[in-house]
This record gives sequence, structure tokens and C-alpha cells, in this order.
Amino acid sequence: MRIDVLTLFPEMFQSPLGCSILKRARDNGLIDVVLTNIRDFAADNYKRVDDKPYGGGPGMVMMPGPVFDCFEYVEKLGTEKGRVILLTPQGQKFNQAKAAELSKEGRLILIAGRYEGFDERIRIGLGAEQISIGDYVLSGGELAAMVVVDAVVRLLAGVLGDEDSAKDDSFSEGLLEYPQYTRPSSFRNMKVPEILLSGDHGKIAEWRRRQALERTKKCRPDLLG
Ligand code: 9D3
Repeated sequence: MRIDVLTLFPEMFQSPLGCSILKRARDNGLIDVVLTNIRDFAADNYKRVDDKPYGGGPGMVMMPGPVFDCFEYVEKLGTEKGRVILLTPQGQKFNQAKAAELSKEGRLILIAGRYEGFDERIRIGLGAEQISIGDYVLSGGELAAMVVVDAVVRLLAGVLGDEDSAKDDSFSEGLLEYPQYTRPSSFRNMKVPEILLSGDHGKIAEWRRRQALERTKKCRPDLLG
């Protein structure tokens, strides 16, 4: 999968992309992530990419020119058209089903904004869909873009080892994870449940299903519908 990210802060992506699963996916050639700085496409000597909103109001708006020019440059770097996604607070709420859907694509073009938002002609002109990662206010779209990249990439075939296969994920089952324990079997007088030490895999599976259900009922009843 090819993932292009258009952003004013490409440096913000370096750490997450350089660690753990995302690093391995890149090293193994399973994904090609290309960061492009929208500011490089500013038209004036001040490198302006934002301006005051028509009609007045607080804050600044991302100008269409630099984003369009950046997009048209980036689009030509790849062979495929790809899904164009603006990260915005008013987008569709991102979830595991959306991650699974995006993981089927050959190319994603993510556009992260700053300031109060994008000039509306950017969304319309680029035929972009909008994604939000939740109902809280971030400083910009970069962290949201990284969340999308992380959730999507770990679903790609060959990215995860057998030991942490994506089909085991609690959300793909619609339930929360069961409680996990590792050694020691007693820690500060708190004991690992007997059943997990029993070696009875049928009983253990049954216990885990029950725990997952109880937990979901208690912590996230909304998931049970
Ligand atoms: C005054 C209205 N604000 C909208 C709630 C303005 C505003 C705040 C924060 C506009 C943009 C932003 C920056 N946020 C994002 O770019 C963003 C975001 C988010 O804030 N929450 C959840 N998902 C996302 S995706 C992009």
C-alpha cells in the first residue's frame, strides 16, 4: 500500500513511522509512506498557507492554492488514484470497520490540516472524504492521520506476526479483551485466576469468553447493541 500524507508538520510523523510495527512494515516494503510538506507549495515569499475567513470570525483557514498544488504534485508520484481523505473534526467517526475498509485500498492520500479548517473548495475539488478520530479537539489533523495509518497498516497481510494476529482483535469480535495475566502467578498477594493455570484449554476459552462479555457489559455496553 502506498500512503501519501500532506501536512505542514512532516516531522511529527517521524517517530511513529520509525518504531515498531510501522517501521517493520516500511522496512519490509509492505507500505510506502511519503510525507509532503504543504508549505513547499506556498505561492508567495512569506510561504503563506492560511488566510482570514471570508465573512469574518476567529482563526485562519487553509488556503486552497497550496493544498491543490501539493495534491496535484503528490498524485503524480503514484500510479493509482487512491482514496483521498481529509482529517477534519466534522468527518465520519473513524472506527475498526473503517480501518478494515481502508486496508483494502492500494493507495491512501491523507491530508492533515492546521488552523480552523480547510477552505471548503479543497474538499469539493479533491473529491475528498472526511474522517474524524473522535469527539475531542486536537491542534491539527496530524495525530489523527497517524491514528488512521497505524490502525490501517496493522491490518495489512504480512504486517503482524502470527503471535499477534489481527483477527484476534477484540474489536473485530465486537467485544472487549478478556483479562490478561503473565508471570508471576502471585504478585503482591494478587493471584492469577486458578483456571488459567489449569491447562484445560476448553475451560480457559469458556472463561475468557465469559469475562470478555462481562467486561463489555460493564465498561462498554454500547458495543453490545
Ligand atoms: C471552533 C471550532 N473548532 C472545531 C471543533 C475548530 C477546530 C478545532 C480543531 C478546527 C480544527 C481543529 C484541529 N483538529 C483537526 O484537525 C482534527 C480532529 C480533531 O480535532 N478531533 C478529532 N479528529 C480530528 S481529525 C482532524
